[in-house]
Amino acid sequence: MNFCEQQLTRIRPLWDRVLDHRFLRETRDGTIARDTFANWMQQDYLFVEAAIPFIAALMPKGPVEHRAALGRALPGLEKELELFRERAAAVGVELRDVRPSFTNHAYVQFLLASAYTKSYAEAFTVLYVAEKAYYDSWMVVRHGIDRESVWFPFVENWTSDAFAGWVGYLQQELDGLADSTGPAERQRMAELFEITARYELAFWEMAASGEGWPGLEGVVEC
Ligand code: MP5
Repeated sequence: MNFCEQQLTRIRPLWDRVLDHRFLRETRDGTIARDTFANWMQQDYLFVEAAIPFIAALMPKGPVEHRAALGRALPGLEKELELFRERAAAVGVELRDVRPSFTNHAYVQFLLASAYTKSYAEAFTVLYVAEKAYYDSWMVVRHGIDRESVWFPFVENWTSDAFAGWVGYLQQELDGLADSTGPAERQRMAELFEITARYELAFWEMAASGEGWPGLEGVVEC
C-alpha cells in the first residue's frame, strides 16, 4: 500500500470526524448560520494568506521537478484570496482587521515552522494533508448544497477538476518521497500526517464554535 493510502487508513476515525463535521453538514444542508460561515471566511482568509509564504519557503528545499507545480500554486492562492474578497463584499463580511483565532494562529505557526525547520518530505506531507482535507471536506458539501447558495463558489473552488488534479499530483509525489526515504523520516512523516489532520478537525471546530482566545477580556487592543 502506498504511503498516503496507508496513512489515510491508519487515521480513518480522525478523517471521518473531519468529514462528518457539523460545519460541513450545515453548509451542505443550507442551515448554517451566516455568522458562523462568516467566521470561517474571516479565519480562512488569514490561513490562505499564510499558505503563500509556506509554499514559497518549501520550494527551494525540494527537487527542481517540483518547482513549476509549486510555483503555479502561488498565483492560484492569490486568485483564491480574490474569491474571498469578492464573496465577502457580496455578503457584507469584513475581512480586514481580523485577529487569528487561537487554533488558526497555532495552525499557521505549525505550517510555517514545518517549511522552515522540517525536511522537504515532512513539510510536503503537511501540504498534502491540508489540501486533501479541503478537497474531501468540500466534496461532502458539494453532495447536497443548493447551487444557488451564496457559499457555492467556495465549494466549486476546492472541488474543481483543477484542484482534484493538484491533490492527485501531491499524493503521487508524496508517495514517491516516502518510498525514497528511510524508516525514521517516514515515521516523522506519519506523525505530521496525523497532526495536520488534527489541525484540520480543530479548524472546523473553531469555525463552528466561534472560538477566539482565552484571556482577551478587558485587555485594550494594541
Ligand atoms: C486549506 C485551507 C486549503 N484553505 N484552510 C485550511 C484550514 N486547510 C486547508 O488550502 P488552500 O491553500 O486554500 O488550497
